[in-house]
Amino acid sequence: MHVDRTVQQRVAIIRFTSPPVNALSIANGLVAGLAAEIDQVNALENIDAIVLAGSAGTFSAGADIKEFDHDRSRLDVSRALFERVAASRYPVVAAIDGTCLGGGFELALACTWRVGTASARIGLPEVTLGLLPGGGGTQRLPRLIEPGAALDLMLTGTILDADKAARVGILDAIIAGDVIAGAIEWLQTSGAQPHREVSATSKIAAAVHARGDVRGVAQRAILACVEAAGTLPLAEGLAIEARLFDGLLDSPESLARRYAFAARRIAARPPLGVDGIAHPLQSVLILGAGTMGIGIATAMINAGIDTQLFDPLDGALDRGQRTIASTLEREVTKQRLSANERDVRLARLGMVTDLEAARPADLYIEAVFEDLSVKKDVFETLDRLAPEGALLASNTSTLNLDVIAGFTKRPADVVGLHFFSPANIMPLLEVVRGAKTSPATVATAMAFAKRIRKQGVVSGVCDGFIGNRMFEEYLRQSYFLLEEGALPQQIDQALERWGMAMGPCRVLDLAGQDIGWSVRKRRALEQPDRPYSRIPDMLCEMGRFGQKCGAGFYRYSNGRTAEPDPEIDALIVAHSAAIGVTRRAISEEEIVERCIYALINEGARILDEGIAYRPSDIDVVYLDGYGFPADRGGPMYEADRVGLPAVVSRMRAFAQLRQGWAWQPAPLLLELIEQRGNFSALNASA
Ligand code: T1G
Repeated sequence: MHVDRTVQQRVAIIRFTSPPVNALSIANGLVAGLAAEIDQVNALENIDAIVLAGSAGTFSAGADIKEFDHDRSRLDVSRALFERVAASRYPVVAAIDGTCLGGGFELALACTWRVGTASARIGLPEVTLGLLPGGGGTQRLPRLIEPGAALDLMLTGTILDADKAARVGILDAIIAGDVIAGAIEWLQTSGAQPHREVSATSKIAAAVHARGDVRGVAQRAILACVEAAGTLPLAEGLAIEARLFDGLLDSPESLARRYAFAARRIAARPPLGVDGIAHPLQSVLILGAGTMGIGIATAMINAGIDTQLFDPLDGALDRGQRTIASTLEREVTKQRLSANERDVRLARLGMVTDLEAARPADLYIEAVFEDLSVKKDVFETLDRLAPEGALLASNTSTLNLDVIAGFTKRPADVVGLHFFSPANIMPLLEVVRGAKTSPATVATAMAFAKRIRKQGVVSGVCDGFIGNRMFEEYLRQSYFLLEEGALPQQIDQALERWGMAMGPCRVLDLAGQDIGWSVRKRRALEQPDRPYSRIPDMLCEMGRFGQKCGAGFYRYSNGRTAEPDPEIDALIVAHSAAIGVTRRAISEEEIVERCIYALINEGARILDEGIAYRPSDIDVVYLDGYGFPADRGGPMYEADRVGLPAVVSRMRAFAQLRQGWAWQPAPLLLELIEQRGNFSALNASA
């Protein structure tokens, strides 16, 4: 941590640094150091203004999240700094490079003005942590810019680029070149006057009223703070904000979200003991212009990667090109992408019909049909064509990566990159480590995941890896519940009310019932003893493959809206009778417990087999790939919250409900109960 000061042309320049993101740490003395520096400069004469700047291309990522679990009162130290800046004898300009988030932005809001370079990224993401801007943001931002825009930023955690930040009035200027030199020049030439409160308090109150009610504990607290900003003097509003912020620190929602923040960063590192050295990947060649190949190609050009897309079938590449172009065009229409950036991204994409003539790449991603014979042809060809040291990746979601690696003479370079559809949107990327995948290949793949802004999680090889293997048990329970008395809409509603983004019946209608069908057929041959419900197969035998054909569990008369279908309800009731199951009323609580505990139980097996390295890795998979509620931290985090003994006890009770269906608690669950341990303790030891 370092705070230094220089003076140029009667301007005191205060620079602070606290790697890696200039978090406003109290523990390392940065906040106190900054406060002392402000006091010292205010005691100087012959000064006209102060420039406050971060370092290493970052202003500040905000308060140090890792410190929230210690002494709560210490955040008052940050608030005291912000008020010192606001009360400074000399005007203060925040000179912003890179990220300026949370408390970092609140430090800038306490300044008289804010200028930034084109790299500035500004926002108040506290709500994503189940918190609220607790350093004056709820009081100062609605007084600086349109209150409605201020509320949008605080309620969504949206981060603005420099251009947008200037447009809404957060940045007083965009600086070309060095941000400090530019700030000094701006001070001397702009003639800027201190901001008056843009929004009279009545406008703030009106913006809050217009917002109506919002979902979420933190969101409601933010509304209450902004309402105070519209009705009370600043000091009183700040006091209310501090009180409501402190009340959120121990909320279950914030604890879960802060857990997930740390879990994602831990998951993104190569596992302990896998100490390979990553090497940069500059170019990618994707094989297969199907839905996944097109999504992956879009993700690559969006991340600035030189990309080739290969498909031998006539029309496939044209369709791919059109789909990618229209996806980017939609971003331009929504003003989330400039036309120029769209063209830059499309220029990164090359279409290849002849693999032999393709430019060599650093990474090859196979996204062809899920059939082992097809994969065999592809990997034997790649083994012959790809330059030495290139990574050979399969996007397979169900096939055995070790068998695929065996089609090459370089299994150490073979890795699974399991993208989730739509691959250009979904953040999760399962990096599948085969038995012979080298540590360097794993490390390179994980570094690449971060580069393309994906959340990488390492998985070992098993049927379905981490996510889909657990999801299979979740679906199995939902189908049994249909046989025992529930209907599709009841199951989906129960789980969606609990927080899942989408219930299981709607998810499979959306993904395509035929995908699950082909997997079940394969598994029925491989694991004949695993009990399955016939219901989803019956849908497929009727050609009801889901939303894409207008009917699955639900009917989709307008192509999108899931409408309960009495024909399916009748089929389910008849099927129960046919298999001799007496239907019964099933509570929402049982639906949720049966499905969520199925995830937990299979997750415990996956941990026990070493497929996942940490319980928190499993949680990240479910938060970022399966719509698990962020306020609940993930299935393994939820298991600790409920208590492992309670989970097992309910599982045993459910096993009594259905003869011939043994739902055995995973051995690891029983071991942890015996040792009075939990998954959190396993995280600490991983
Ligand atoms: N506090 C502590 N550590 C942080 C941090 C933070 N705010 N932000 C990042 N890190 C660590 C992170 O754990 C990792 O370390 C390393 O930095 C690189 O992070 C009072 C109460 C800034 C966009 O929510 O969004 O201010 O785990 O891998 O992809 O009202 O980090 O590897 O050892 O994510 O380049 C509000 C959170 C805080 C911003 C950089 N601020 N951070 O992304 O790197 S609450 C935030 C981010 C607050 C005030 C309130 C991202 C990033 P390690 P990274 P990246």
